[in-house]
Amino acid sequence: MKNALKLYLVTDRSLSLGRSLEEVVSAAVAGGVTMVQLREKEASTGEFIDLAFRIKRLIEPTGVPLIINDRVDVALAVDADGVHIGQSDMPYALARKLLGPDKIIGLSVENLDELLAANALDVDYVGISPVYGTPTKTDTATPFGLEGLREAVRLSAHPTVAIGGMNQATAAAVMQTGCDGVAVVSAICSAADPTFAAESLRELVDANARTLWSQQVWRLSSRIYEAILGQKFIQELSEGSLSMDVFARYIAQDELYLKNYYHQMQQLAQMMEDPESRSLFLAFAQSGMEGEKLMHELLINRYHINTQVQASFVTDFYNELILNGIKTGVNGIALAVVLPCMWIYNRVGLHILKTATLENNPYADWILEYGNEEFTQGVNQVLEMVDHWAAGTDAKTRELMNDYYLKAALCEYAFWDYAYEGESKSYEYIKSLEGWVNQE
Ligand code: TZP
Ligand code: MG
Repeated sequence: MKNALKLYLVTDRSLSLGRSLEEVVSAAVAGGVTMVQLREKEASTGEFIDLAFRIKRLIEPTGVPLIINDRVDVALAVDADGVHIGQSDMPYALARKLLGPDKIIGLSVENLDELLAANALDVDYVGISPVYGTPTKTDTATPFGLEGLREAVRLSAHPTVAIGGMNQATAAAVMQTGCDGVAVVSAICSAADPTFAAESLRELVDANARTLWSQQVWRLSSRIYEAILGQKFIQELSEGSLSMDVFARYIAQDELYLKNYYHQMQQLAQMMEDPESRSLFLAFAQSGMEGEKLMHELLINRYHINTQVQASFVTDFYNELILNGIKTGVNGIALAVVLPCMWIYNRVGLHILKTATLENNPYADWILEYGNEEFTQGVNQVLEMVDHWAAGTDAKTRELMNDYYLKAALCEYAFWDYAYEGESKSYEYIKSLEGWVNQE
């Protein structure tokens, strides 16, 4: 799928300078377009089917897939390779039912909530729409922008294609966010020479394509993340119904965990050669720690939580893991092992914030600590740092980074599991990642 998304032509007859669709499409395919979507907003059903048959005959020999915009009936009628649907078109599940498991179904997402919701569907790709505002389609949602796109790509469980304002000037930076391709209307349909336009865009796409480490590891760990969101601890905390005993058990362990974590973050900062990253990292770590400390103190005092407890098996195991990661002396590994404690907390915080009842929720201060904008930005900066680091290292180190990240992510799950279940359960499962990791 990913390869087909590289340079995705979306047609618009009104922008084709009076040329026939056949002419534009065959010129564009000759220039290196990897997929074609027939998008007809005005055509009658008969006309749409007729056009689709003609384009299908034209591109079938090249192996470039043909996708129909919106109209599942048209796709079925001409046996196209798939459909592309928007949020208000036929619901995904119905489209899949009608088209069967083998057809391509792409879905447009217009914000992060829709993107996260799409993660639960088995769509073949998502269109991030729009990245920039564009005269081609004016009824669009607020543009993602480059940073929004980067975040979306990172969190998507599916291959991603960027749409809206994709052209010679934007394609390089867009591809560097790690998305799988660009979907283009005017930069090809309205080009004086669509073959040349496609060729030069394709060159830019190929030269700037990259897979970010964070994106890869997020996909690998999505099963753990989903399991965390499903934990009773998280659900009850967000409703405010979590028992105080459970919360107290969590805070007491977290106090023990954080004592080590803060120390380890300082060590990690000292490992960084580049002064700019070091001060950025230190500033983020320090503000995070201070905020967390204050929030802990507030809750410990307010609810009279006893923190004089023994470290649990999970807490010890997790600390040991982080210690080992840092002891490798390899920046990328050290960053990877401390990352779940920031990234997963932030994602869980943002998730809870969307659904939580904050009013009269005894845990509101906890929720607000991790779901806030400042923390989110800091986490994103650390992610960029890790990605930059990972890009410059070898495959073997990246593998180790994956392994440390995934083990730490599983520890996050187990940490909340322990808080909820206490000593009555065995937590030996944290010793192996078996059954927890998605294969791509
Ligand atoms: N969906 C979101 S933006 C858009 C569509 C169909 C149009 C993109 O057109 P262009 O000319 O490539 O900016
Ligand atoms: Mg639509």
